[in-house]
Amino acid sequence: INIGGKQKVAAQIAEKVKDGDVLGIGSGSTVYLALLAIADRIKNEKLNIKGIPTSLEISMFCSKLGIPLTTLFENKPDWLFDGADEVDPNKSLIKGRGGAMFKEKLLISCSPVNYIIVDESKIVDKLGTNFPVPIEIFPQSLLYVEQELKQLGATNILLRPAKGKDGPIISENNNLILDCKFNDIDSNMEKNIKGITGVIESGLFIGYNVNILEAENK
Ligand code: DER
Repeated sequence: INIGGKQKVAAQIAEKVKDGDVLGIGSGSTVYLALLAIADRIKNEKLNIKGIPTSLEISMFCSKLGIPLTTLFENKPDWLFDGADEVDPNKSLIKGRGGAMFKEKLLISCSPVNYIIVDESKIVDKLGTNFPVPIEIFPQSLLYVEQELKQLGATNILLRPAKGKDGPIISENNNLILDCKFNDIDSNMEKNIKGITGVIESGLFIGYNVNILEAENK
């Protein structure tokens, strides 16, 4: 992992923070690095900011760092930063390795400015090159959704297994996650997947308002 490059892009995010900001905070290891840098600035400059987290682990990490939290009930994000698993030339994304794509997509949709922080390992010519598409589904819809995903061209569907317990991952929304391989992901794929009854959200982000910040590999 190119930590050096990730640290640089994390520092770039921390530099963007202004006193009074409400930040949408994505999930994943690159975001962790940005939060460490932001926590330093809060301490040194007595910045007054609030974060809206997209996962339990991010909430816990922010609390540990002394970054105050808020919710979408009380605040709208001024801007957001998040990672990604893949970025294609049209700035479409695959996200969801961390299983938080429902709240990540909600926050990105609510935020006027979104920075996606990646290193060069995430840049692909074609979505689906290195990562499956994560899809969060209502548990009892499993067999129906699998059948519909195959109609959409899914060639391999894996029910994401839990680690440290038997059975599948249970998301924070009490749902299951399918990791789906598609050979061809066209611009309608996100909508088509979302249109299947039982699908809560997918990790496909096609045509969202995102700015890609790529760490150089130095
Ligand atoms: O799960 C997610 O969507 C994360 O943002 C992930 O895609 C990036 O995680 P990383 O920064 O640990 O690679």
